[in-house]
Amino acid sequence: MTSVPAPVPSTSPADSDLVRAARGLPVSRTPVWFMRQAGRSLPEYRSLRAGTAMLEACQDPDMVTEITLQPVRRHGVDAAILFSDIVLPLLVAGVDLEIKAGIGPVIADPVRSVADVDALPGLEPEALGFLQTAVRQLVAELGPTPLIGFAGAPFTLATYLIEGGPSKEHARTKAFMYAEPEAWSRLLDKLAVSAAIFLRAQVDAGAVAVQLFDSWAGVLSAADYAERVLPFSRSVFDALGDRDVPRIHFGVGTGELLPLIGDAGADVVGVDWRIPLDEAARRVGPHRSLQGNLDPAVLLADRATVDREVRRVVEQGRAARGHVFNLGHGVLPDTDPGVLTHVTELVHELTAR
Ligand code: 1CP
Repeated sequence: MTSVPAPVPSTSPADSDLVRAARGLPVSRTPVWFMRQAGRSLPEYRSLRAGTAMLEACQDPDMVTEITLQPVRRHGVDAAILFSDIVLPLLVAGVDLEIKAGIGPVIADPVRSVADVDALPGLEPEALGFLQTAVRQLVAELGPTPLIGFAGAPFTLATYLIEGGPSKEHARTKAFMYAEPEAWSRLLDKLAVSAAIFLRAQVDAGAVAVQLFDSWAGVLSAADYAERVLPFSRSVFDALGDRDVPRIHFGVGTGELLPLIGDAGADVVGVDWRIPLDEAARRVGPHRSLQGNLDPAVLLADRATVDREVRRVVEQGRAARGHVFNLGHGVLPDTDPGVLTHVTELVHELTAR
């Protein structure tokens, strides 16, 4: 058997190790990035953000550009993720909401009735000029490093709209889903349309991969997910049309949903820390790559533990068609940024071809 020659590191974002791993192609080394890499763990982020509200910062192209670049410069990660938030499209469409420090998104008038669903404003693509300016600036600054665009999946956005803010059980959301199936479908359809507009704006301005965050889908049974959620997430991916960008689909606590999460149209399934990647690869099958799945809490432990767990994730990731190294969820705010740099270097060292 002849072995496939390892590619030399690419100079084009569309042919980067991130994009290649997402497609199951040979890579020069396993690509690494961290969910929430731009943000509170970085002192340079905290000083830049001081005095500016989160959603204001997200609408300032220069601030978005600088904050997105900070972790790339500091850690040498293999991808940038646009600094924004999943609720930004709602705000731009006209929903009254804010992101409260230490809490998260808070909606002034939660969606609690069929009339509320029908009154929800739609997103106009023309309102996203600031976002496209930021993406174009970033692509120019990033050179060969790929930019990942993202959106919140319809279900996870519905949880914020219905609960009015962060929630543990998402009980109101599920109750609405069962009690008002038609309004539920209309709500998720609206959210799918706005997520698609948000993603297309980023891809058309130069993002070369996208991630759909369905962070809270793990609270659903597989049957409910398949029937009442998956079709709308699939329609977000479908709406990318012939835009040739790999699609990453992520949720927390989705062990039982992994095959379905893949079926919604993903090239890469994001896995949290609850399931080892070799088991995730069995569940997802040979036609999709995996992203993950170091427990973010491990980064708060001693260096020997960090190294042991990174090695384990890298080894188990070899079972997947392609592996994008990441955490199982976002970077915790009190993570030492030096540990993130160390993890990036260690993964590169362990996987250099
Ligand atoms: O003041 C601050 O610094 C606020 C903290 C913060 C940050 C840095 C929030 C509030 N959002 C963000 C940026 C953000 N949000 C990014 C930036 C890019 C990066 O990853 O570096 C991304 C991708 C998101 C996406 C996001 N927002 C998700 C999906 C990812 C996930 O963590 O599951 C979710 C669920 C949100 C909602 C949200 N926004 C902010 C918070 C604290 C939350 C979660 C609240 C909750 O627990 O329900």
